[in-house]
Amino acid sequence: MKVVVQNQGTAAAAAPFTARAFFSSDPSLDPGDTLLKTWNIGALAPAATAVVKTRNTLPPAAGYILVVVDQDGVIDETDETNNQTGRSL
Ligand SMILES: [Ca+2]
Ligand SMILES: [Ca+2]
Repeated sequence: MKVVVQNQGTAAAAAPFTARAFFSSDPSLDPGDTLLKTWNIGALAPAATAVVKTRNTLPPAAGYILVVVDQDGVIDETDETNNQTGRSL
């Protein structure tokens, strides 16, 4: 799994913040979804990207990988609505 996090804002994101990947049976993130991986990401300048990777054994089921950035809300952002994405397996 490879995740690319881009700072789409005009201000630097102060470090550190997290990106988390979950396995979910549906496309929405819920408390029961399985945390697969947490990455800690350093400061990110405007337009800069961070690429993080992991090798995971995926659950033997159909579902979704959901990735959420700054789930703990440590970064003040101009857009808090673009921090989650997902892909079906
Ligand atoms: Ca879910
Ligand atoms: Ca954001």
